[in-house]
Formats: sequence, structure tokens, C-alpha cells
Amino acid sequence: MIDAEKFAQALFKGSVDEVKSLTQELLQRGEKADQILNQGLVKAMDQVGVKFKNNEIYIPEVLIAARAMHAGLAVLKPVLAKSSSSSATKIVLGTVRGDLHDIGKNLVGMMLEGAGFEVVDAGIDVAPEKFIQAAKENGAKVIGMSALLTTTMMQMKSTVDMVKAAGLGGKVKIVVGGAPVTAEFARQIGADGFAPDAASAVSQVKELLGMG
Ligand code: B12
Repeated sequence: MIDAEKFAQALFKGSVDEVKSLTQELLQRGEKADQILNQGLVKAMDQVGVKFKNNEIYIPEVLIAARAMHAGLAVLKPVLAKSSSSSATKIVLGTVRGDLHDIGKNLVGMMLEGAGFEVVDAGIDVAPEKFIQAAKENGAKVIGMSALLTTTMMQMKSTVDMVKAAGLGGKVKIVVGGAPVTAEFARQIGADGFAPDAASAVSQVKELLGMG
């Protein structure tokens, strides 16, 4: 039996060791890696996302929980890599050109990984052509862009335009976020989606991919 509650308690405590040993025990008992991921880690991380959304916990707690979740992911990764024929949906995530803020982007990346996506981190100060190259190379279905400066927001439009010019419009969905970014701005620049925080980023991406 996979007890998501136990995982959740360990995540809220930020206990790397507990998450690791819970994951290892379940594997040893013969539970499937993808079940441990979805019924255990992801379900537990969902609880973290909900509490964050409701302002019951704050960024440091989410980062601590995400770090603990990573410890569980690290245990599962080699097993998942062996067994998965249908690999996880890939998402290229980066902070736009001229912008070095990455705390929010990293948080979004961790939540997406927690939800079972494979995140290709393009880093910070990412030029439009670099986003496209990374998406092509990895066969990504989504490009996620973060901007924290009003002066760099327009870089998002450059990437959207370039994605369309490269004939990837529709094939690669574009989702944008960051403190100055709004749903209205996302619509104006022709992005497919927007989310105001890391938890909603997961639901927005799932919605864009028709995953509910
Ligand atoms: C930390 C910080 C820095 C750090 C960044 C460290 C790092 N590794 O990221 C440092 C010190 C380097 C920095 C530098 C600068 N900063 Co600064 N910084 C901040 C600060 C205090 C916090 C940002 C942050 O991390 N917030 C926490 C995260 C979790 O929130 P978030 O990024 O908004 O992310 C959430 C959502 O927006 C969303 N999201 C984010 N990305 C994405 C992406 C997708 C796809 C989706 C769906 C969602 C999503 O989900 C996240 C999680 O919920 C803000 C002020 C503030 N309160 O916002 C100023 C702020 C952003 N900085 C500002 C400025 C001006 C600068 C500098 C120009 C300062 C200077 N004169 O040098 C430089 C610019 C450097 C550069 N070229 O980027 C201004 C921007 C003003 C503006 N309107 O443009 C702000 C608003 C401060 C202010 N009030 O003046 N900064």
C-alpha cells in the first residue's frame, strides 16, 4: 500500500532521509515505480501545492518540500528510465533573455516534475532561438517562459513569434509567467497559457495538453 499521507508528512518536514527511505522501502516491497511516483510523491506534492496556493505555507517551505521530493525522484529515476516505454512529456523551461531571476522558474519546474513531467531547464537569460533549439532537440510539447522584469517581458513575444515562424505553433504550447506577467499580456502576445503561481502552472500545462 502506498501511503500518500506518509509522503506528505515527510515533504512538509522537508525530510530528505524519510522520503528516500519511504521510496526505497516501497520499491523493495515490490510496488511499481510509477505508482510510487503518482500515488505517493505526486499526491503528496499536490498537498504542498494546495497549501501554497492558499497561503498556508510560503516559498521556503515549498522549496524545502521540493528538495525532499527530489530525493524520492532520484531513487525512482533509474527504475522509471528502465521501465518506461512511453517517456514523460517534456517541457522546456527558462527565464527570458536579459533576465536573471530564477527562483520562481525553479519552483515551477519542481512542481511540474512533481506532477510527472520531465523538465528541461534551459536556465536564465535564454534567447528565443535557444528556447526553440531546446524544444526541437528534446521533442518538447511545451515551452515555459519566466520573466520578472517589465523590461524583459517583451522577450516572450519574440519567442512566441519565432516559434510560429519555425512552424511549431500549435505543436509546441507556450505558457508564460512571472510577477509582472498577466493573463491579458499572455493573450496579447499570442501565448497559449499563463499561470500566476507554480501550483496553477501544473494545472495550466495539463489543460493545454488535454490531460484534464
Ligand atoms: C530575488 C530578486 C532578485 C535576485 C534574483 C535571484 C534569483 N536567483 O532569482 C537578484 C538580486 C539577482 C535580482 C536582481 C535584479 N532585480 Co530583482 N527581485 C527579486 C525579488 C525580491 C524576488 C523575486 C522572486 O524570486 N520572487 C519569488 C518567486 C517565487 O516568485 P515569482 O518569481 O513571481 O514566481 C512565481 C510566479 O510569478 C510564477 N512564475 C514564475 N515564473 C513562471 C514561469 C511560468 C511558465 C509560469 C506558468 C509561472 C511562473 O510562479 C512562481 C511561483 O509561484 C523581486 C521582488 C518581488 N517581490 O517580486 C525583485 C524584482 C523582480 N527585481 C527587480 C529589479 C529591478 C532587479 C534588478 C534590475 C536590480 C538592479 N538594479 O540590478 C536586477 C536585474 C537582474 C536581471 N538582469 O535579471 C524589480 C523589477 C521591477 C520591474 N517591474 O521590472 C523587482 C520587482 C523589485 C522591485 N520592486 O523593484 N532580483
